[in-house]
Amino acid sequence: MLYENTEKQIKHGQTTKEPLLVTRPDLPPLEDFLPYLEKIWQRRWLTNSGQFHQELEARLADYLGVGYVSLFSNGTLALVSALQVLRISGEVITTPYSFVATTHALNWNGIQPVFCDVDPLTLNLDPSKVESLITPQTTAILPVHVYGNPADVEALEQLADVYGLKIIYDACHAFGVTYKGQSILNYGDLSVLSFHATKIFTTMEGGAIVTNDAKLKKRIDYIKNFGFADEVTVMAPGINGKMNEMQAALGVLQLEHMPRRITRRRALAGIYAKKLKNVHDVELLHRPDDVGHNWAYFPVFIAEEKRDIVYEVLKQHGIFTRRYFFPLISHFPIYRGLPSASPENLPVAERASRRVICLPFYPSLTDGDVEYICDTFISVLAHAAEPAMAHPEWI
Ligand code: T4K
Repeated sequence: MLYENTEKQIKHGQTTKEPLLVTRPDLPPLEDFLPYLEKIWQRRWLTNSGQFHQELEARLADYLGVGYVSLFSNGTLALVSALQVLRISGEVITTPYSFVATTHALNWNGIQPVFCDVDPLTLNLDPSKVESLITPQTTAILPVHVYGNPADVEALEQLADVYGLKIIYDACHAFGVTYKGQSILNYGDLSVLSFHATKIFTTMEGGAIVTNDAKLKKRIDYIKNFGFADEVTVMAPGINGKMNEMQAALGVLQLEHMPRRITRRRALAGIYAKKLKNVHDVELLHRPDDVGHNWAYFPVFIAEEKRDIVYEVLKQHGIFTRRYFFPLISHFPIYRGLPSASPENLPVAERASRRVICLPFYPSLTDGDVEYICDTFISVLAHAAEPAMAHPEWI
């Protein structure tokens, strides 16, 4: 049976059936949040490093196993600010296989993005291709731990050491990920997190910069509060990047639920993997053994000529996937004129972007939902080459 609801109807609560979206925010029971709201009302302290803000920074540092966390109102502002904190300028080498905010953060700082191709296995920045892109103007590398899979931190940091470059990791997908037994956020000069509604740990909107350097933590906190060090001293050209108390309170509550949610994600990933791993023409994301995964996304890779048909036809069955990351950032009009944006320089990223499809993946899915998604996906994929499937009435 074809599915009647569009995503727009779902957004406005006009659905007749529960849709299967690429993700749904994990929220605690509403009644559990009410006491937190009462506290905010009583205190009348709404933002500017309130009590929940301080509590969440401390709890996150502990939970994640990192030195310091500085909360922001979203991940994009945290990225923009991280570049300011380290005074990055000139050119920065980055990946086109990410959400557009990664490169926008460079643009907002007047920095020239230099796109580098990705590794075919992890889809993260390929260190063997970084070196030839370094010029006298290069000041930093901005890799992404895409889908929560760690970038090749050792090789990248060796390069950064040799050439005197900073590394800021866009770790917006990597909340809670460990590598060789320790937090992936401990690598590089700074790491940036996102707590957007679509992320595994969400404060509705939100983000953070992570560092192990107490001096840097201070500078980050100045920068996110207009540069103020005290009532009369402005230390840097700061911005308003502060997380408010409602977001922070939600974060404190959300943390309690994380272990259970990750366990559920792992179980769902197991069902997906079992159903899809031997399906002809379906490639799953490589998940290295030395990584403690957070199971943030479930991307699969299929034949280029079938991908968009499958994406459209699945909608008719109530399955709303996403093509993260298509188009590549290097294809957007603002960036495609850059010399490094040329598709010939980025063959691996180009191919992945044309093949990827992220399947619905969130803890409130039932085992039956995942079975249904897999069965529908396999059947749609098997028929995707048939001319009728590409017919406009079908899709
Ligand atoms: N770096 C990386 C690597 C990132 O992935 C991101 C964000 C950033 C930086 C920037 O961090 P933030 O400034 O956002 O904190 C989404 C998100 O908007 C974006 O945050 C995220 N990456 C990106 C990967 O995905 P869209 O355009 O796909 O979102 P949208 O609104 O279409 O939602 C996707 C699905 O989630 C829909 O099917 C519905 C569902 N959904 C969404 C929202 C907002 C809900 O069920 N409830 C909701 O409240 O970009």
